[in-house]
Formats: sequence, structure tokens, C-alpha cells
Amino acid sequence: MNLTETKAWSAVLADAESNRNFSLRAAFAADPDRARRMTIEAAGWTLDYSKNIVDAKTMADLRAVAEECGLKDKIEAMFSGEHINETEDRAVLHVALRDLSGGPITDKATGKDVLPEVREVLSRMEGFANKVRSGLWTGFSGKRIRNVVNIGIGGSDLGPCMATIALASFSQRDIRFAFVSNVDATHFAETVRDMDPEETLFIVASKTFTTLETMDNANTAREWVLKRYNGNGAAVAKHFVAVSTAADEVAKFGIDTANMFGFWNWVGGRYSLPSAIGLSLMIAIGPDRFREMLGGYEAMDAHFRSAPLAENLPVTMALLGIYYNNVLGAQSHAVLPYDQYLARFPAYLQQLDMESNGKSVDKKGRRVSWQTGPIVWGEPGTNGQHAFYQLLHQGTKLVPADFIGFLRSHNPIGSHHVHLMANFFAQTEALAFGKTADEVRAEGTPEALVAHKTFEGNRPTNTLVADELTPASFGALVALYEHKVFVQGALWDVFSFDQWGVQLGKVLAKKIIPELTDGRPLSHDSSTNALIERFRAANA
Ligand code: G6Q
Repeated sequence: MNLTETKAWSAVLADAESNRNFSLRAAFAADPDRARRMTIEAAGWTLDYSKNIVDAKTMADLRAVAEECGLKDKIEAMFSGEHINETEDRAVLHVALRDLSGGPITDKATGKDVLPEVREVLSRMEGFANKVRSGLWTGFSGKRIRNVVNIGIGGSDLGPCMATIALASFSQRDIRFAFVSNVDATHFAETVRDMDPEETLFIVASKTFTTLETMDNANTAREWVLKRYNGNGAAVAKHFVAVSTAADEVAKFGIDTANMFGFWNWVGGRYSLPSAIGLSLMIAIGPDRFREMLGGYEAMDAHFRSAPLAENLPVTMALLGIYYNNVLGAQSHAVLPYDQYLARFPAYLQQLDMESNGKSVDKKGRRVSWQTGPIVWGEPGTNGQHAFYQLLHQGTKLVPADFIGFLRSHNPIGSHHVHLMANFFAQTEALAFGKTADEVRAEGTPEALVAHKTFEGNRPTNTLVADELTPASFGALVALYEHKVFVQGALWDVFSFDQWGVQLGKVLAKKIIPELTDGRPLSHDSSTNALIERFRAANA
């Protein structure tokens, strides 16, 4: 059942109708307790959702929609290993990757408890990470590893890249961490420019080990290393390890499968950070911190699974998003972290959310008549303020936004953190309450400027706060968004764990590759033909 088929959906639509003139100023004035009532906590995070343009009745009706859609059962189906990724016939068990204490968790198809293997890989990763960190693992010529370069793309890049930046204050600083993803050789060339191959360890991260971009970059990296060792292939084993599910392909590349860290087909790429895909992160922050991160994930998982809908953080954020997306017509959702360490978090969420819920057919394959996933975007505060916030405050678009901040800074220098957080608090206040024309006039503003200086307010925001950015709070934050995406996909009745939409372009590119390098006749449309001809001419 999708959200529009529920009985409660008409109540939600009626709420929106009767709340057409909803005013956050009026709502806060009428209820001094609003902020307290609309604040919930879990796994070290506080969500204040009081600055959303909803009242208690709308929230209750949205929760009723979730109940009717069978959300609780769907959550249980995921946690209990059912094959909810039906189009790929797979279980969806990323929650097993961070189940440090419980279990068993059974993949329903195989009847096998997946946790023993999860724990075995985790401990092999720990052994390896410790060797690299301590200098026990060296390059082929005996030099200490100073650079760790993860080669991967999509889910095999965005998670570890984002997380290594996010947790940089916990990382071992005498090793440099870099991420090469783009098939554009510039990415590889510029990344390794100042690196010594003898001091560089490549982690080739690819679930399938056949991805074009990753294999191109891995092959180029192998040539770069071998050039230093005069073509001695024995060097590969010391400078390359793999994270993959495909042992044969890994061996073919020349990597010793003893240095391969596996994961499983029930881990989706964009959900794979807490698997072996996080190896680069584990080398950066160390196994203990990595486990703390898994603990943060696990705490949010437990909250998501057991908390009543009204107190459930991921569910609440998901329902608010649905209200804006499906009722009020918002097309996008902004994520605005007020912490430089989370600079890549919006990019990470773009994949998590848009690849999961950017679908236009329901689970039965019928074209949806309701909106599905929003466009997710954002930049760290305060940079965004000096760029696109103009549109947030005075534009014609409804852009719900999540403001994410920390009470304490890892870099408590001068007044920076006070200035940062003052802006953090000021922005949601300004967006919610605006500034009326009368208030503008009262400042003596000439009448011709009043309209320009007026802020209508009622621009909805969530505020998410934790004490400090730690591995645990970070893990909980990622899990929060994973589960938010899950809830939305469940109510939109789409398959959130496949990504067929990325296939067509890949297949066409494979066809075009030889066409760019030989003179074979072209049979595309006139636009594509002409563009290919131009490339041929320029490279003749
Ligand atoms: C994520 C997607 C996708 C995938 C990449 C890399 O959910 O499946 O982004 O992670 O295409 O795939 P490989 O790990 O197989 O190279």
C-alpha cells in the first residue's frame, strides 16, 4: 500500500487545507511549550522539529499513514533478513554490519546467520589496519606507508571519503588519505602527483571488481607502482589490497586474496561504509574508533527499530519530508551541516537518498501518481549563507532544510565556534519567523525598499544537535539518514535498494568506447553522431 491509498492520507490533505495560513509566529505564541513538545532525542542526537509548518494533528495523521502502510512490519522485515530488495532478490542487512552485541541475524534465503562472517572480516580488517598504522606493513622496498589511496566510485567511494574527512580529528596524521573515483585521469594524476609509489598503499574498493572507472584507475595505479619497481610484479601484493565480493577478479588483478576483505550481496553500495568498504577509514582512525562508530550506528538502529513512531527520529524526519514533498510541493531538501568536518556529508546523502528513492514506478511496476524522492543538496554553513541562502529566505521555492550542528568544537580557537553557532541558531530563527513589513518600516526604511527587506518567514527547518562530532555521534547520524530514506521509500512504495536507473548510460558508454577510437560507421541520433565526429576530429 502506498501513502495515497491510506485512509489517513485524506486527513493529511485536509490538514494542509485548513492550515493554509499556518504561521510559525502564531504557533509559537499560542503554545509556549511547542519547542519542548517537538523535540526528541536518540543516540546522542537531539532533533528539534518545532520550526516546521506542522501542528500536532498533522504529525499524528502522518503517523497514521505510516501505520496503515505497515511501516512497523516493514522495518521488522529488513532487520530480520527478508529479501526486501526484490528486484535483485537480496536481503538488506547493512544493520548486521554494526550489530556488535546481538544476533543471530539470518539471511532468509540461505538460512545462515550472517554475523560470524561479519565479525571475522572486521577482525581481519583490524589486524591489517593496525599493521599499516604501526608501520609493520611496509611497501615492497621496506618504506613505511605514508599514503593510503582508496580507489572506488559511488558507494565504494562516497562513504569512506566523506567519513575520513568527518573524523579527521581522530585520524593518524602521519598517513595521508586520498580518494580517487572519477574515470577522468586528472583525478588520479593530481592525487598521486606528490606521492612516492614506494610509500603508497592502494585499496581497490569494488564490490563487483568490474566497474569501469575503478578498474581503469586501479590499472593505472598498478602501472604507476610497477614503473617505480622496474616492472617487478611482486610489488603489487605489498601496494594493493582489495575490498570486494569477487575473489576471482581480485586474483586476476594480481592482488593476493589473503589481502582481500570481503562483504556480501546483502550490503548495498551506498550502505556499505560500515563494511570492509570502510577500510581506509579504519586505517585513518584506528579499530577502536571504528568500533565506536559502529556503536553509534547500532544505537540509532536500536532506536529506529523499537521507539514508538511519535518519538522516532528517523520516522519523524521522514514524515516531515513527505509532508513537504507530497503535500506542499517541495522539490528539494537542503542539508546544511554547520561543521567543516561534514563538508562532504551532503554529497554522501545525495547518493543515499536520490539513488534509493529516485524511482517512478511502485513495487508492482506501475507508474506512480505521487511524488517520490526529493533533490538533496547542501553545503556546510556558513559558506552557504553567503551563496544560496538568499533563495532560502526570500525565493519562491519551498526548501525544507536540516541544520546540523555540534555544541563543542574540535578546534576551539578564539571566538570561531561562538560565531559559527550564533549563525546556526540565527538562521533557523530568521527562516521561521522572518521580518514583517511593519517591522521593516519601524526601522525607518523608505517605503520603496520595504518589500525588498521583508522576510515572510514560515520557511521550515529541522535542527539536529549533538554534543560533539565523535565516531559514535557520526555513526548515529549516518544511520539516522539511512533509516529516514527507508521510511520514505516504504511509504512511497518504491524499491529503495536497487538502482536500475544507472544502467542505461553505462551500457551506451560501452558501445561508444570503440566508436571514439576507430572509424566505424555511427548509428546514433544526429546529435550524438555529430558530437562523436567532433571528438574523433579533435583526436585524429
Ligand atoms: C550504490 C551503487 C553504486 C556502486 C558503484 C560501485 O549503491 O550500487 O554506487 O557502489 O557503482 O560499484 P562497485 O563497488 O561494484 O565498483
